[in-house]
Amino acid sequence: MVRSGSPRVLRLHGFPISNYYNRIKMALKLKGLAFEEVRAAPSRDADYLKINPLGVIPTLEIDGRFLAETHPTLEYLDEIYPETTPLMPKDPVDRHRVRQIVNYIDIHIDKPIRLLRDFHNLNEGTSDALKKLVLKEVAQGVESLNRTVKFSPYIAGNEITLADCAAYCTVPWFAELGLRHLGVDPLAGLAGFTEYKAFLDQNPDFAEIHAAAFKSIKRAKKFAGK
Ligand SMILES: N[C@@H](CCC(=O)N[C@@H](CS)C(=O)NCC(=O)O)C(=O)O
Repeated sequence: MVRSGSPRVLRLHGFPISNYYNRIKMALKLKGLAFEEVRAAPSRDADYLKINPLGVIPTLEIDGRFLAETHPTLEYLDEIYPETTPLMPKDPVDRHRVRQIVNYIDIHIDKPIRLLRDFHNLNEGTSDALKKLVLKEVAQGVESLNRTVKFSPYIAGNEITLADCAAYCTVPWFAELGLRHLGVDPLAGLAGFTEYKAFLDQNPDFAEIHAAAFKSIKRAKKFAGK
């Protein structure tokens, strides 16, 4: 049962290298909710799998209850904090667009580019077959996004939504990762993204999240390659 009345205790488990961790952090900031950051790494330990069945980060703890999977977690936050800035629009058509954009980002951009990191061989680089596969998949994701996004001024329309958390925390990270392992930025074709990011960077909370992500990425051996 979700408690009402007294303030809930929120703890975000993970760390800023994760675009998903950063999405939840951005949403909590947007909602003006106080939270504690608890450093945690992805893990296959039985205890961690009990709170996050996929063994990934982030996990959001609310009053001792653990929530896994970022997008459902953000929708849950909207439901239990109706008095805070919403992350989903009211109109079902607009809500659908938000989920559609998140799907393109998660399935057709995040997932394939992530393969570069996971299958990148530190000594031999990235295989041509993998490069070809990733470039094809991501090009399709970019085209789909270009046909869907609004940037008016937010990605799904005139209100900020959880699709902005997804885009702002994912696209710059994966452009950098793609560039390192492919030699080209596979997301360069996202029309209007640079201007949109500069607009969101004006929010100091968002800019801080972005800076922390890049600091974390630069330090990561798996990311940096040889
Ligand atoms: N579907 C998950 C994806 C989370 C995810 O992929 N997290 C990454 C970090 S960004 C992770 O923990 N990967 C495991 C690893 O790198 O070993 C969500 O929505 O939260």
